[in-house]
Amino acid sequence: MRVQTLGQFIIEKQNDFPYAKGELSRLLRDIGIAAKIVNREVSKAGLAEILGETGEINVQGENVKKLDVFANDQFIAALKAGGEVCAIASEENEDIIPIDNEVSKTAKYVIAMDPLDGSSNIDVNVSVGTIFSIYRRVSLSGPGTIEDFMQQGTEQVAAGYIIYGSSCMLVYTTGRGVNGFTLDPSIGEFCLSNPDIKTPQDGSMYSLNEGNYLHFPDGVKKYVKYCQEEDKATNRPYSSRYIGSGVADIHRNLLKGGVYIYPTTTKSPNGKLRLLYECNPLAFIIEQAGGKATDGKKRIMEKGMHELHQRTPLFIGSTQMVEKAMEFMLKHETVSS
Ligand code: AHM
Ligand code: MG
Repeated sequence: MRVQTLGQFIIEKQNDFPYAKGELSRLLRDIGIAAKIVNREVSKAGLAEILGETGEINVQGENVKKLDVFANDQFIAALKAGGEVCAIASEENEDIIPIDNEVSKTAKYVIAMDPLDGSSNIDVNVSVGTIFSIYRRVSLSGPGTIEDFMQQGTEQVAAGYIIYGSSCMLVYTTGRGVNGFTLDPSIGEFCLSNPDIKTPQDGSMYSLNEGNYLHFPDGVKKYVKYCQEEDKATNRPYSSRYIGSGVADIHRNLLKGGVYIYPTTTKSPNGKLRLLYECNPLAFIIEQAGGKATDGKKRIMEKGMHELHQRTPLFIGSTQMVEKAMEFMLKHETVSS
């Protein structure tokens, strides 16, 4: 079989975009380069001094690990140098980063990212990831503005994630299916390993933080019990699989079939995950692979954007499993304490 690198694949697909003059291709290539650098550091996290916490608190009030900072810096540097985006939004930065340099003046895109998702797992050798989401700017010229990011998920032109796991993979969509690339460290290239990924319509894995059970809405409590019931016809009980690294959990479910849920809880009444750079890009990928992503009621990609770090509950994965969980949500609308 012919090995196709990410670079070759992107160039071949470029003609799929009647309006694009290669900018999106170059942007995806820049992301691929930053991903390789971050992967290099993640894979030696146990060796380097870089391991551990900086002691700073990020805008979400969480401890920032050094690798979060490193990944954030790498992606920002690569994106600024690439000149294809006029603004960046990151989980690690309270405000957007407008780009005001010569090369970015004519940039058509903005990018939102979670530079290192699942970062509480860095110290224990568990997979972490980067999530990104690309929009066409709505502002007319100059550095990008906050309005460029206040677009619904349906307006995304591309989205993807990188998973730094037992191997490093980059999975992305431009709205024409989902393709996965695995980094071959011997040649330093991402090679097409999972063309046209389709997720199973049904599955037998459910992923959620069951430690929060008492604080779940009744619908989720009842759905968890449903997953645990014995029923040969539907292959229940399902397996519970929760790594605590959203990218890794959702990637596994994408390939094997399953549902990932981060609902509202009494502690986090709006859910935990962020709409702009976690839920929308993951939803775009899952939908493109034939799955479904909602907030328990409504399609994630049709939710209105009001603020940069807005949170939302997330129900994502195999269509039949997401729909089943939503049925329980509808039946048991009350929130327990
Ligand atoms: P992060 O971006 O701060 O790492 O948070 C997102 C992560 C997801 O990757 C993961 O599924 C979830 O938060 C884990 O949260 P919890 O520890 O509450 O289960
Ligand atoms: Mg994160």
